Amino acid sequence: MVRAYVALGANLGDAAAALRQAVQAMGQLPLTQVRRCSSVYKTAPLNTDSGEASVAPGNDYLNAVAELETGLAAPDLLNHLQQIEQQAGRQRPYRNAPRTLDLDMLLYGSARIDSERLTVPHPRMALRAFVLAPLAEIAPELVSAAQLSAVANQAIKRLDHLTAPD
Ligand code: PH2
Ligand code: MG
Ligand code: MG
Repeated sequence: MVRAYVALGANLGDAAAALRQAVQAMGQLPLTQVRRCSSVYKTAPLNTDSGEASVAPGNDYLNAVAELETGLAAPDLLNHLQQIEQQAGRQRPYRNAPRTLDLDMLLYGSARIDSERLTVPHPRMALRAFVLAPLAEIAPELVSAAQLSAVANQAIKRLDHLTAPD
């Protein structure tokens, strides 16, 4: 079994419901349990494509991070995450388009993966308060104080807790 961390995000439609349903759906994947979920954070849309973070146009997001324990291989987990995105009505009209649900694999155990489909650890996670703050909440050993302070200028607001399914 491998401990994997998944970032959840949505800024189109009922984002809170999409995040809750995604946690349920991940808990029902084969060989997989949801161990922990962070709070939900309301976050300003950010563009990190240039390697630096800047505020982007568009609606605020809801973001969270979930910890999974999984026996799925990383490519299989990715397939399942993409299937859950599809079930939530995800469309990809252009890069960084508003989305009903985005599920990004942040970490897959200590694996380093650099394939055409998947890069783990997620290459932009260190630029994003909307990833580091919820990750630090459920796995403080994985995020340093220096990493958190580097993104402390980004506007995020902690809301309710997402609950892991039974
Ligand atoms: N996801 C992006 C781009 N920008 N900004 C916020 N606040 N939250 C996101 O989840 C997000 C983003 C690309 O996936
Ligand atoms: Mg993403
Ligand atoms: Mg994605």
